[in-house]
Amino acid sequence: MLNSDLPATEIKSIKRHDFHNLNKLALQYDYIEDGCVIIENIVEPDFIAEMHDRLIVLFTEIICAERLDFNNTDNLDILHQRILQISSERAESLLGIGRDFPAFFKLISSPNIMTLIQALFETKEIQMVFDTCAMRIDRPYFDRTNLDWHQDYPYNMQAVNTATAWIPLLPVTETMGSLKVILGSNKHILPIVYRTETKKQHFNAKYIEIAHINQLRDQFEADGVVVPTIQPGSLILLHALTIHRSGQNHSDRSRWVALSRYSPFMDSAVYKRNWFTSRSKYPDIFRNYHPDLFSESSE
Ligand SMILES: O=C(O)CCC(=O)C(=O)O
Repeated sequence: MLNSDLPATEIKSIKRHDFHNLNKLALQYDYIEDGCVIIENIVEPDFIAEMHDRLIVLFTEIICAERLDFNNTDNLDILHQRILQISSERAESLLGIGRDFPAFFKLISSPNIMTLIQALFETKEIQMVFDTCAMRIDRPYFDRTNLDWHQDYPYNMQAVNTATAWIPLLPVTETMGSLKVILGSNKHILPIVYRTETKKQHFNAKYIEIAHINQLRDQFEADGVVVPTIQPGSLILLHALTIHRSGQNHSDRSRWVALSRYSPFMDSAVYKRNWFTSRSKYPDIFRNYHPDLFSESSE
């Protein structure tokens, strides 16, 4: 079959870079052109293990505090599931607190990741707005944490070329709700609808929607590529304007992924506004800088 006979989704694939043989110019080119790259052999195992162990110990302590049984061999999924049986509210609150561990800070600022980011942006002055980072736990068949098609930029309001690092603690296969991304979609800021009432629900991240998403969805689905299986040690770099969405987790395991954002401190737009960024303090500042692309809904 000729390439031109293939549907667009089969022709495009996400480029891979090996951290140990990094070609900086090729990385910069693919990042800007495609808006999504896979970096292999980058995350040192100790940093992942430490984050993983902290979660295991915390979950075990919660189970002990509730005077329930567990086995020393229980994995993260089993422990989290156990907490869910005690209290769904408690299990849900854990979706938001993993990033509060010092081990999370260490992982997202570990030496190889910082070397990569500094090479990508050609500077050592990197802004990481901690409030924009997350330790995601995406449970099987649980839609609440899934994000519809979006760009990260309006959520975070760091530089427009901010890189999200998507760092799995455990393997993420395609049935576990891999991301779907539109390669090369990182060229424009899309208009958004900001949902004021939804934002008031503490854990609900669905408060920003691409305007007219229902008219665009079919095209996005046709243009998107599903990120292939990613093993711990690799990460995905995603440009802040790349249109992407969460996948549905149809497996029997949760998806454990650390996310962090990196941008050059001296980005001219962010510098001009004295590093005024978004998330919990100023979640809707997109309206100040892109009033023509902002609308509000009372939902
Ligand atoms: O991991 C996911 O499903 C989506 C994560 C994401 O888009 C984000 O937090 O920016």
